[in-house]
Amino acid sequence: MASITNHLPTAELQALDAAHHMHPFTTGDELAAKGARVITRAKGVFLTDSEGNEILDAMAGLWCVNLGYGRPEMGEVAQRQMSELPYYNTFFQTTHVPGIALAKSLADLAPTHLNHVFFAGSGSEANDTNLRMVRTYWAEKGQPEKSHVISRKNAYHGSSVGSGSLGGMAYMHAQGGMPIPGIHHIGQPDWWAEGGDHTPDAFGLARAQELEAKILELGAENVAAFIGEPVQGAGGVIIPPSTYWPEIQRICTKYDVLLIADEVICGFGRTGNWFGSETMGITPDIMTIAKGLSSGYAPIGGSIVSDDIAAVINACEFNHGYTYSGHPVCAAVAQENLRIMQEEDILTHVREVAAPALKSALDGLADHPLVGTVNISGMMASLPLTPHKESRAKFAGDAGTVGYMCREHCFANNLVMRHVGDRMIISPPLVITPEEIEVFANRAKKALDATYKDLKDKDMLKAAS
Ligand code: PXG
Repeated sequence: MASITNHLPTAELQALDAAHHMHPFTTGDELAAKGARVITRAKGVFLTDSEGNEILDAMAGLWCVNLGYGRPEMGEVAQRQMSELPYYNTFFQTTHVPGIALAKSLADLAPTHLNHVFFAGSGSEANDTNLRMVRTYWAEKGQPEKSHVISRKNAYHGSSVGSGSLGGMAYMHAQGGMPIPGIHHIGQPDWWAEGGDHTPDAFGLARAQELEAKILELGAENVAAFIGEPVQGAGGVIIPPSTYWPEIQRICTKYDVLLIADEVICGFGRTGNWFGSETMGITPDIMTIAKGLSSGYAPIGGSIVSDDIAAVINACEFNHGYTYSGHPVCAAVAQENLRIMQEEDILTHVREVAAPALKSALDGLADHPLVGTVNISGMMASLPLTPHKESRAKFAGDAGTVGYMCREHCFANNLVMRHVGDRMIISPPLVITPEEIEVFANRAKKALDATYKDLKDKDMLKAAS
């Protein structure tokens, strides 16, 4: 086996990476020509790369490292669990203590009627579980035709065939035969991009009522569930107008359509509550969880399911599961993550310290000529870039060009801030301090200034007509 360590020169690591490693959501040839940035270690909110740069990670990895990097307790728990019981399955009438303990903790944290957990290895797997579970639920109740699922355009629910079909990313559907039949997508509540002359409240209501129209078109007797992220993450941190979710809830209840809240990003403190459903005031039937469940330290996801659904599913044999459902090491690591979150009262830190500091830092950038507005819910935020704030204009040229330029300037300034189209996305570890938020704001401002200068120099500050 090759001995490949941190001590190899960056160029050598990059060449090996290009030769053998295929990256997700990446044009491999372009990356190979440029060379991937090699991350070698991380502590708190800072990453270190193979060149020794210290990079502030304002994305918490991929929206997941809520506790920050390098917590020794997490490694100690993993090591202990690996020594005691590194693996056993939960398929054939067996169970194990980490799985029991984590399911109980999640039942305690989740809204009162959600008391049952089906584990998966990721958010994608969990949403595949949800698709099969809601269809099985209605079939077991004698309504097998109640099988269609409604989602939103520009939603992200994962990258497997099932979860990618639930998602509403057109560029994903363009590859590999998605969406599978029986899944429908209505408009998203993105007032900034699509609200036109409506007020946000009127637009929120109109977009929610697309659900009612779709249910009536399909026939309520054919619709199993609606799935949505309380706040869309990968779609661009889209915070729905306050009219949106109450109307969705009303419609789901009226037509007996199950409500699945995809909490993969919003869950575990990101919006200032344990779950985004609380922040949005909804009571789902199923919550999808992953990412912040273990702060990304171990791959684990799952579905937290209502008493009603569990009663039906538990009465039949649900022919579904994954080798790593409830993996004991991952479950123990997730349990430790929840323990630290509770003992250190991370939610209070978010509500009283980090989220207000992030909001005031972002408000400080709102005057920047490129920043259209500040969207923020707890510790997830976006800054839509625009050539003209008042009209919320898009840039002339290909969407995403300006966002990409800004992201490159962020990288050059040792800041990870992602772009979705021409929106800059912020989702730092929840433990970030006000001082670190200041570092973030300074680097973000430099990147925005550099982007603005580029656009002026290249005569690209034009609005699309
Ligand atoms: N649901 C939501 C809401 C997500 O954000 C998934 C499900 C799928 O989880 P897994 O663990 O299978 O990846 C996600 C994942 C991005 C990005 O670029 C976002 C995700 C994953 C990868 C990239 O913003 N979200």
